[in-house]
Amino acid sequence: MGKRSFRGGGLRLDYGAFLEALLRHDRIALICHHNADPDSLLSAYVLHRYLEGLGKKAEIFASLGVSALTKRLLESIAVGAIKIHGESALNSSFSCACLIDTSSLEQLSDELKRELSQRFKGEILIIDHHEPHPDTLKLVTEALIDPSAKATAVIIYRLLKHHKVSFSRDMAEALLAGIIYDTRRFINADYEVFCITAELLRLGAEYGRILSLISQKEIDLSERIARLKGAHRCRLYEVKVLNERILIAVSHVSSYEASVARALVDLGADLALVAGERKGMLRLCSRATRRFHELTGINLARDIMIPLGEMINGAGGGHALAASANGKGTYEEGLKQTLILLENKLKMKLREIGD
Ligand SMILES: [Mn+2]
Repeated sequence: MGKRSFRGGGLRLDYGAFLEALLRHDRIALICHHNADPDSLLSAYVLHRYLEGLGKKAEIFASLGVSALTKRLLESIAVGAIKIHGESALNSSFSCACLIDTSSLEQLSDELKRELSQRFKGEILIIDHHEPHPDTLKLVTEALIDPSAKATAVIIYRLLKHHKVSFSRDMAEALLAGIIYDTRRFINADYEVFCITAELLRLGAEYGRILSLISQKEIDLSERIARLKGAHRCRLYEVKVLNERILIAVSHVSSYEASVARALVDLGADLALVAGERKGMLRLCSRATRRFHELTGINLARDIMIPLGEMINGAGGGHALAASANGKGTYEEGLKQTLILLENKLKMKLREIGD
């Protein structure tokens, strides 16, 4: 079958065309991002259940396995044992690979990335709610990408609902877990999230049980140390937009960049930029408050991390208020580039706040 490309075609949410493309295949690889979170993996689980119910063979791939929380949720929700391929390669028997909650191949293991971008002969599809990455759009033939959806689980719900699929209790709970996790327990929710949640509860999902599984997350010692070191090393900048002072916290750690960025926002930053450098790999994470986004109009994925990914020989992606990029270089260079991009976007110089 000929590869159609989305280049220049714009994005459309055509659930009928998507399902038609998916169901043309009998062996489908469902691909989650590395260290898969509940939204990615449990969305894949629901698709897996649906496809197996139709007699298709679907298998889930998660580079470097899944997060501890995801594992706990899966064990509590899944019916039967679910095999998850960690490092194993896609074999040629798959005629379709569907990326789930994964906007860029950089979020996969090197092997899987090489396979999908160079060797894989089948069709590549994507279901995602991150800002679309141009390189990914060149590879896929059919896409359901909606950056306004609060979770990939929301898009999976719409897709199956559109086709009048009946949801079993475990499917409802899996989608609920994805939604609770990605909305940060309904902090980042909208009307649709509450409607879908009500419907999932009607279908038998146990809200209290799923919520407590997600809330049990204990922060391990190494993550707490990273947060405290990140706060200690933090440099502070400010910029005035529409007469409002915006605080920007910049730091570096060797791991848990995202957690540190979130913690710096909790401490009071409007924007946090945190770099991490290990084994020649550079990772930059950013988190912003809604206030930052409203005052500056900056979308962290589109305006900062996607262009930054290219500048550091890697890729970036994410959402308006939470985005990251992976590439090469030192953390000093990475942060410098990020601040330059930010200043260009703001059309203003940042002022460092001294001690
Ligand atoms: Mn997600």
